[in-house]
Amino acid sequence: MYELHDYLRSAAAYRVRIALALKGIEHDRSDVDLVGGAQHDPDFRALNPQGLVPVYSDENLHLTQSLAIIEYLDERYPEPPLLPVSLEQRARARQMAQIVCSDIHPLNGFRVHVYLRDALGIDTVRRRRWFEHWVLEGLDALELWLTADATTRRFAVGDTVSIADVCLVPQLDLARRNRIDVEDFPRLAAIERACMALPAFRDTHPGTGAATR
Ligand SMILES: N[C@@H](CCC(=O)N[C@@H](CS)C(=O)NCC(=O)O)C(=O)O
Repeated sequence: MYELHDYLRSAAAYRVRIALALKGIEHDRSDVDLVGGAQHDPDFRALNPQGLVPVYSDENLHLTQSLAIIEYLDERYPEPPLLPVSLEQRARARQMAQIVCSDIHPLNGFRVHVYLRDALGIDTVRRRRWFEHWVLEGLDALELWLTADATTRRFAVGDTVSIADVCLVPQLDLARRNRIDVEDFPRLAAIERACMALPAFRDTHPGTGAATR
């Protein structure tokens, strides 16, 4: 009944896996082989015309866009909350999530890399520069924000996990897999360590393969 169309190495899908795990929501998982091109299959396009994972389905709807899915899950299953109770902290958590989801990740998705390579003929070295430029710029900004903000404690916003951490950790994982030294961002690295101490982050990590159910 509950299903996630997923791909282990997708940062956007990892966000949703974390949210599902934090809330203890049992679900089936279908792997969409992005490298093999399964996102272009007509059956998958019927589910998501954008040809992107994640797609979350339950008895009520098929939903795409990781932030929309996470907020839907948070409203439907309020415990533990992924959006802070305080208005200001809630806004701050959304701000951090959107730096990742709106400003860093979209510039570096798989389809962007494929387009730069195949349509524009950009070579590996310059594609690498593109990737590094946008990721480092975004992580620099997050590091500055989270160092300056008094509400940043063990996690990005306060002492409990929020949507900000759910988005930050997959982005750091993606950066590390692309040979960016996350320890250059000490505040972000410390938050990542705090998150990875939690089973919901660890058990759904692309490297564990344990996201299957
Ligand atoms: N804004 C979307 C982004 C989804 C997205 O970019 N998914 C990537 C994997 S991380 C994808 O499915 N890419 C397929 C492709 O590039 O062909 C979300 O947050 O769900």
